[in-house]
Amino acid sequence: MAESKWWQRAVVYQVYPKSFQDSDNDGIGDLRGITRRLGYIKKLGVDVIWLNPIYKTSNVDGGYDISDYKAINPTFGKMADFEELLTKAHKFGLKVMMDLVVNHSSFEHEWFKKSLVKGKNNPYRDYYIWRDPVDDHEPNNWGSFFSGPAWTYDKESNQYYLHLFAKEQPDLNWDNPDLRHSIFEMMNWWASKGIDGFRMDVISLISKPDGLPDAPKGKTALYGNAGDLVANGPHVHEYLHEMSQQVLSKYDWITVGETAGVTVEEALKYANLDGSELNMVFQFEHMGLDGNRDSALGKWDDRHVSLPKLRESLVKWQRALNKKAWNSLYWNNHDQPRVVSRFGNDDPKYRVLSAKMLAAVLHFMQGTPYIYQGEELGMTNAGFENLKDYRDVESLNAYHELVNRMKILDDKTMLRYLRARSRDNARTPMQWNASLNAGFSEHTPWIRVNSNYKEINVEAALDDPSSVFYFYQHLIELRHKLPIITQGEFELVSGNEKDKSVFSYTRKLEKQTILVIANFTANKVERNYDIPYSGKVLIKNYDDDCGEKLRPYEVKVYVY
Ligand code: ISL
Repeated sequence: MAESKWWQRAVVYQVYPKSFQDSDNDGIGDLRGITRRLGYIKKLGVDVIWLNPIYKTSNVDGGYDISDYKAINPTFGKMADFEELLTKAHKFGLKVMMDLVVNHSSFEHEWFKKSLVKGKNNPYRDYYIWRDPVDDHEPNNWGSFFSGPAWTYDKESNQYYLHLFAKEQPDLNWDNPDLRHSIFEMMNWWASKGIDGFRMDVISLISKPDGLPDAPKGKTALYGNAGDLVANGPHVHEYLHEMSQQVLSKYDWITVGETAGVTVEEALKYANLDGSELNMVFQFEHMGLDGNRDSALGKWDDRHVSLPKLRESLVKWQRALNKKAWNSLYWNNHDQPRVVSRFGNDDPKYRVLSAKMLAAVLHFMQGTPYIYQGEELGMTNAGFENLKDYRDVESLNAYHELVNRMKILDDKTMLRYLRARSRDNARTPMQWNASLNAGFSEHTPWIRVNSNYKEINVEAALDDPSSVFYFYQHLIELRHKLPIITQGEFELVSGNEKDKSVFSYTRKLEKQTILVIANFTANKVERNYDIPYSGKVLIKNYDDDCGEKLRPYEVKVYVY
């Protein structure tokens, strides 16, 4: 196999700045807070930090509504604080990947303010997607991903503008070469600061379908579901090739496209090993298995996905991209519930065991693993009981639409669904220690701290050699040491295809084999896969080894 690239051997740690560490005690995390904690991140052993947006923002969607791409959010600090963070991270040998949010800007961005003026001579009007009303209504039936219509009317100009997300996040018009030029210029500007790459927010949505046709609409839905129509649009690969020529090809960066609606076929283009577009993509298949994609409820539910469904999806991506493109590996991020609560078991009896099991299953696959802050502690869903504790625009809008407007869910059910799926589950402050506000801030935090912080926190984890933290540290060390983890061929163990409890796969490189066996249930099971159970144990989550017997959430990884 060809020599691997640095970003193929790397492990990424995702920091959600608003909730990581507050240094000035205003209840909101900030850049100096992150700088202060670099030693902790380094100790975990990762190679790259991905920072969620840190730019000036209208603060409607956790910073994904950027009002100045070249300015720092003042509540996070100043440009000098960012430069210090970058320099210190580099001293620690940590690279820094930034978030690039260019499917849309904030409505407070200069470009949008200028765009409000209608007229042929206004170059900024065409930076966004404006359309005339049709029969006094929206130009088409699209719904916003955050509830309500995807169009907002502007009285002054008697036109609508498109926003796939909140109305404060108008979509940029990538068909306009000047807009593309402005974005590439901005990216090169960040490059000159010495950053190490970009995670590209919903980059699969930048090229809208010709004519903006109506989208399919479920029987009970208020709006058409534009998801599939706008994903992987007609010019998206052309625009990414152009970005590659104008920007990416000049730097030895890590790039990952967040590609909602990506299929395997499309991923082979976005993340092709020929390097013509991006290094890798975040695909969403395994994140959508426990939702109600085709009903008005969308992601809102509290079902658990079955192991066969989850495995089928993960295995499909391992096989399909093999030798052609590159996978990213993730269980959760700032938009998803905590993995231990979702695919494991956050009951205190099983939390640590299942967090380790899930970690091992993910980290031995092929691809670049991403760890979301707190995942390395086995942090759990926040589980807020009251609506007033939620902050996320998606959650609050969905509550309003499903409970108040459509009346298809009652308050109690929706709160149950929020406890299972709200993005706020992942956005509670990082739990550093057992002191006030988990050591995150001396001020009341912008969002409540998870009530389990006295048991689950960094200080406790570092004091306990058998903590989830040290398990992750070990996984990362193994990946750095053993090329087979990056390069080995993935194979599902024969006979495992339909197993409802156990997930087992191998990785093979030359004469070496790694075997992963994981019990996804709280039951004891026994399996004989007709493969050598001998060999050296690379990592496991119980002290001893009972051969073919697997205890609740047991994982064992052998090398032979
Ligand atoms: O969060 C989701 C499901 O709950 C996704 O649909 C999410 O909106 C989608 O993956 C896009 O996410 C990204 O862009 C959004 C932003 O709100 C998310 O935080 C970001 O990760 C709009 O910029």
